[in-house]
Amino acid sequence: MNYPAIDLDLDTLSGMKPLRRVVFSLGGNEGDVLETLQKAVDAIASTPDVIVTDVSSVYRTTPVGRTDQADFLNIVVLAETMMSSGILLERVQAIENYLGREREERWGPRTIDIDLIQLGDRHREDEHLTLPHPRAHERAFVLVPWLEADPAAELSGAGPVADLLSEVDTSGVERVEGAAIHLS
Ligand code: PH2
Ligand code: MG
Ligand code: MG
Repeated sequence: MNYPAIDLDLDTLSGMKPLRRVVFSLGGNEGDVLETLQKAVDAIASTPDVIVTDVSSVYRTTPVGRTDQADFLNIVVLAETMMSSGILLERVQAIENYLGREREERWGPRTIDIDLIQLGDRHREDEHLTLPHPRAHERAFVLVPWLEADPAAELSGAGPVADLLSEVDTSGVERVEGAAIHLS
């Protein structure tokens, strides 16, 4: 008999469900990306027990990892939730699937990618999920929109986002004038 993996952190075991801040990074470079980002934010915001508080501007960003692909549009979304990391991950993957995400090659082109950057001070590392996101500290396409949405942002275990940003090359990250994601 196979039992589904359960996310057993201390809070879950104690029955306590703290309200935590969750940071999402969204991006894509195939199709009508602005429209897909809007649908993704709508879906995140319509999740029971997820309250979206802030959405960054839209940024056009040069591709990281594999450079022979189109520029991305990236945003950061901030929310409050009492969900566990496992349930949140399931929800994120369901939204990606609903928006037509195919499981494509690593770092290749995609219609939508929704990454969990951090969930309060939750630390987790297994085959499903690593929190905080292991590469967030070096990715200008995450840090620039995050700092815009929350000037006091801190990456758990790594320090203030403003400090991290002074160590990375931000030249490939440019705010798109006249493009905005709306919170309904
Ligand atoms: N996502 C990746 C790989 N490279 N580059 C940019 N600019 N933006 C992304 O969102 C991105 C990327 C893997 O998820
Ligand atoms: Mg990603
Ligand atoms: Mg992803």
